[in-house]
Amino acid sequence: MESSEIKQLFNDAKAWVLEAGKEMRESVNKPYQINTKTDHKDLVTEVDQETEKFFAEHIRKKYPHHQVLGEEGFGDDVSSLDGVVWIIDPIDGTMNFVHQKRNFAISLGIYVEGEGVIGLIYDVMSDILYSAIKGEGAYKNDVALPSLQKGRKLEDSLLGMNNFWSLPNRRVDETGIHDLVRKVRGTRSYGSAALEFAFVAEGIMDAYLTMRLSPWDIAAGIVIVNEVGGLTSRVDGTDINMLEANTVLTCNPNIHKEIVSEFIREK
Ligand code: 2AM
Ligand code: CA
Ligand code: CA
Ligand code: CA
Repeated sequence: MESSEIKQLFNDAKAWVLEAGKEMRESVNKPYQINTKTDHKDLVTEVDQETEKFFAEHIRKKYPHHQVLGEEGFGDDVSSLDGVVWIIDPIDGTMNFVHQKRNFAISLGIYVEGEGVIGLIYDVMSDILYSAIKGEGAYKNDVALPSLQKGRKLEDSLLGMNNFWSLPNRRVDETGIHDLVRKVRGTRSYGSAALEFAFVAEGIMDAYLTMRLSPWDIAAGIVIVNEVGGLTSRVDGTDINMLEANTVLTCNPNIHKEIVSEFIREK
């Protein structure tokens, strides 16, 4: 794809994200319907659904040949990454949207022939847009993010994760994770995977480790983290498959190998 076409896609995606975010800042304090999905912790609101519809409609009108992969089901039944695929999480951190009225994001990644080309993560209430175009660096609003600082050791690192890692787990031996938590300087848990990716890209967190995320949670974040020299893989170090759920480790390249080889013990 020509770089002028990519720039046009980026400008459209950015304009729609900012417009959807503006609506969302108004919706957050109004009454809205809240439903649960798989269990009482898995929330979806009318705002999630309306926002995804907004994106699907705009994309279909302007780019009818593109595919849309969205969390709430208003996109297409995507079974391949051929062509251009918009991967959208209308609200990442719905629980934060409902309970905290902040700390949630719109996450939008655009993949071309399977390759992440555009990433946008919008921290809606703070009005901060993290963005990247492949090969052109990553930005926090209009400020370029520097490449990740070289040389920070694991013991000086801040690790994003959630408490599920401390529970018995059928995939990964949690005792390795306990050793990792003991080793690092501190842990954080923000409740929005997209924002945690953005924080790794910004260098204010050094790694983010998560058990099971869907493509829309990570599509944008991977592009942004790549642009500052970060690495993203499954927790065993293998490649992410953007068509299915994955375990995820995104981090400063200095500590990737050490986390995977010394602390992740697959069952
Ligand atoms: P969501 O808000 O879009 O559902 C919370 O720790 C993070 O995990 C959020 O990014 C959240 O995205 C994601 N997540 C993925 N699957 C989830 C689930 N079944 N229940 C709650 N959060 C989930
Ligand atoms: Ca959800
Ligand atoms: Ca999500
Ligand atoms: Ca969501």
